[in-house]
Amino acid sequence: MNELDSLVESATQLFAQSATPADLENAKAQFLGKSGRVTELMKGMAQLSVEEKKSRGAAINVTKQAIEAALTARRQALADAELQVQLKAEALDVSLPGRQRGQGGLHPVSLTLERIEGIFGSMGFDVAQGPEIETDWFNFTALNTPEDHPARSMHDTFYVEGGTATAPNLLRTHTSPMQIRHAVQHVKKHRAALDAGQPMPEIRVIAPGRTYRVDSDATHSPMFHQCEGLWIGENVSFKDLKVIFTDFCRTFFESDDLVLRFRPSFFPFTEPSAEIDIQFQTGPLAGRWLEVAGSGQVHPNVVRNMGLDPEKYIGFAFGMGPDRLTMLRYGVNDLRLFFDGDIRFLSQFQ
Ligand code: 2NM
Repeated sequence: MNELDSLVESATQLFAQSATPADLENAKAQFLGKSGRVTELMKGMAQLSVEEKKSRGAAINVTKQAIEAALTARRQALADAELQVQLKAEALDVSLPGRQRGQGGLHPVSLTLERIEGIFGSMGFDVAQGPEIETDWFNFTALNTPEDHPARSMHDTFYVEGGTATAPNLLRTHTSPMQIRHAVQHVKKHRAALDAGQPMPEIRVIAPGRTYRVDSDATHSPMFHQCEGLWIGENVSFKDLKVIFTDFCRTFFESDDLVLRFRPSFFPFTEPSAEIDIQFQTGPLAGRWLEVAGSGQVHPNVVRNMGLDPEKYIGFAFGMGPDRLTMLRYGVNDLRLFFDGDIRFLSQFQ
């Protein structure tokens, strides 16, 4: 191999070893730059004769073109490689399924409220909804709750601006105030008939919604849900409560293998009062008594505050916790999971 061919070969080799465009430009300078080896060869022709210059010049030119061709090829190869790396990094798999918009759904407690409303609706109950900020009257006084009852303490109730100095407004601690509001409206609507001694259609209503108490642990949340029920008429008894509530529980839990127990208790707004416990005969919760509601015959003072004569009108009321019912139905052991807003938990109920 002659001197010129080996020059082309060493240039080609050096270009091949250049891993980056900057390396390559350095390598180019060694051959084609101002003091590069091809330029040196040109300078070396000075002493040659005209004839020799012609043939030597042509040969050097061929060499130079070969080196330039090698350089161009290597530049292209480096550019191609760089493009491949970039394409790989930005690769899209067009065969993947599209990203869909996340699908929303009802909160598990909302699902429970819908079930409760559906079941009581089928038994002829209205659904009443109303203010979460209540007056002292509707939340406590109308419900026969004495001034010194512990539920009225700053410790238990969130008082807010508004109302009077002695009876500030508050976040309702139960939905019973809505029962009173509903009953008062109902009585107002039928006032003329009542005054004429005609019968009033029965009051049959449930009041579901948010309620608030100063309380926070694994089984208590400062905001929780309640659903209270009320049935008032001329001849409504505890027996009706037992029938209604047994039917409700069996439908709600989709189980006829379920028994109820009415355990004597106390509430200011009912007399007599009872806790309602249920017991599954089969399944994971079988054998344990589970408290699901409070209940009782509506206190005569409360009936009077509805605008009715307690000598003539009588009935029952009950209150239950949809949050707890949801925990029982789905086997959830920490109430706070419902209100943390963690989509991994909530999406399991869709
Ligand atoms: C309960 C337990 C017992 C109740 C009473 C009333 C009203 F409006 F008639 F006075 N509504 N809800 C009641 C009775 C609520 O919750 C544990």
